Amino acid sequence: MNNIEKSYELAKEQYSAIGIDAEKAIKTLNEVSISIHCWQADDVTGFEKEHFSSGGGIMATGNYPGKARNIDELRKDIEKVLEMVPGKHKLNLHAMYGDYSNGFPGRDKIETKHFESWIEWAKNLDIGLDFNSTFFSHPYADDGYTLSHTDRNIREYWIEHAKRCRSISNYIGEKLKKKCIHNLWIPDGSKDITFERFRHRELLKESLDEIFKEKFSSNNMADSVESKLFGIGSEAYVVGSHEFYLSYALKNNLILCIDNGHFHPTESCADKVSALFVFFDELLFHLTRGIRWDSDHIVILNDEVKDILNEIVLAGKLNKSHLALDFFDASINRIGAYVIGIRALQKAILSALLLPVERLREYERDKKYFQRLALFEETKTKPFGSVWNYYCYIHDVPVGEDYIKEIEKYENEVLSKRD
Ligand code: RNT
Ligand code: ZN
Repeated sequence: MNNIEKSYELAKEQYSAIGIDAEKAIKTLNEVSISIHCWQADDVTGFEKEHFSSGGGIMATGNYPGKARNIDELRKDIEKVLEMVPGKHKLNLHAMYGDYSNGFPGRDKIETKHFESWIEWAKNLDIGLDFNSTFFSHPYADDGYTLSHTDRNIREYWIEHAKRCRSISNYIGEKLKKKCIHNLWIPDGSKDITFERFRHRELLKESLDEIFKEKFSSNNMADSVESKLFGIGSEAYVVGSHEFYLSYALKNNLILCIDNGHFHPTESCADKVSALFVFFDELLFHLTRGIRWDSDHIVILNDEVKDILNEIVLAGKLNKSHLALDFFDASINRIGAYVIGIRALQKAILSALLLPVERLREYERDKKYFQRLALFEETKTKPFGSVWNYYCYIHDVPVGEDYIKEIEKYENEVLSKRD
């Protein structure tokens, strides 16, 4: 037995003393696929012929060398990332990341053929794909409105885009035999006091009704909608607010996407989990890390993410939660950013699965609140790391900080050669 196995055996004993089966936690963790956002690899640039500056608060800062410049580099980077994280995951695509090597037709004309090579790629890796319509970084989004624009032509352009994205998602799910989640987020809003708030929201509803008219098999795809609080340039007013999409998703049987960067900084997204799951069958989470604002820093194992995952597990809804990452940091090695973020989210899941739920609930039932808090506090210093290391070890991915040198190697051999 090597040290990793030895520490795991000792850890297992300690967990079993408080009624937890570490083996079972590992098995459950292994069933969770994380939806890995493709946009960290190239700072949300995409492969359309021309890249328009991003809008709606989407902005990667930094100019660390080595970003993926084309589809092949991006795939290579993601493959590298997948070598350094345990488990089977999904790649989360945005429409702007289609294979446009034979020409980009415009967002209102994209077709399944632009995603055929992605499907092939995913098939070879035996992973699923998720999808997003792209409503930002485009001249038709420049004045701050897309689906809620007062100009019918602009609205129709974006409606057509979203319809196509939904049918592409359906096709992807069908081809890969893995359900594809199509998420819709728009940057619509305004920098300053606005007097047509109601009008824009009415228009957004109208556009969405048109977009979601067509029904697809739930085996192939499902739709989610994502709200936001504010963005750079939409500080005063965001059309697709939380109340708007909460209502829309409930009425129309859609999945609601909770991005933890899209709420007031002191608002707890963790507490939303149990409230929403009373009414929603499935939820999508965009996990991110905001520093002072929705800054989309790399996800780390912090209390915010741990609390959200605890609530998901406590509600018994891990298999009803789509867990996606949403951050973009251009200031450090981007492969490293991915690996830190994915592994942090997996650690948060594992840590939630290792909570002595039964005992905590027993204390709670018996009103033994000192005991409840004490046990919860003690779980924080249980040998969690030994279980995590063992999980990485049995999956043949780097244990602990060993991925640092692998990423350094990739940087020397691959990333540093890019322009
Ligand atoms: C923007 C939203 C959205 C995007 C991606 C790129 O604030 O969080 O999810 O980050 O669609
Ligand atoms: Zn998001």
